[in-house]
Amino acid sequence: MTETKIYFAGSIRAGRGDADIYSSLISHLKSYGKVLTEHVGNITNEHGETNLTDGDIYRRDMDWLAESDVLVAEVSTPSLGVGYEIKEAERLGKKALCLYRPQEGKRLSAIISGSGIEVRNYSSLEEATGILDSFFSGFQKPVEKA
Ligand code: 6IA
Repeated sequence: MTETKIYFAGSIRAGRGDADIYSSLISHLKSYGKVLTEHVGNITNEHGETNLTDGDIYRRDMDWLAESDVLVAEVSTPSLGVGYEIKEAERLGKKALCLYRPQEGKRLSAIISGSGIEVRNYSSLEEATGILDSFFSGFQKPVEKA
């Protein structure tokens, strides 16, 4: 079986307050396949993002999304880019899961929670990784990494 390709989406320009959560989720997702968007957890890594124009970033991300099997989006920090990616994944018929951490005084956009896309609330990293485990167990087993 070919390795599952996972597109992880999380806020970049809309705010990096949840960046540590993104990195932890990405580490966990690696046990289920290849994460095409590791830079979302760490935008200062070797990907050299700053050399890319916004058009380059858009085209590369849309190509990765088209190539991916699954979209996992962390939607606690509202992001236009993440919302766009969720809609594109839906249009392409990808498997999709949104993870949301409820916070006092905030509510998830009705356009996401009302869309029919699977949205799961979590309050701890442990809970979020458990949600990922049950989501992926619906269609695959963890991949043993060398
Ligand atoms: O609107 P946002 O910037 O929050 O959108 C975030 C989403 O769009 C992420 O899920 C990414 O997949 C995608 N995205 C947005 N900007 C970039 C980007 N910028 N690089 C890669 N993917 C992006 C370059 C980073 C720069 C700050 C060095």
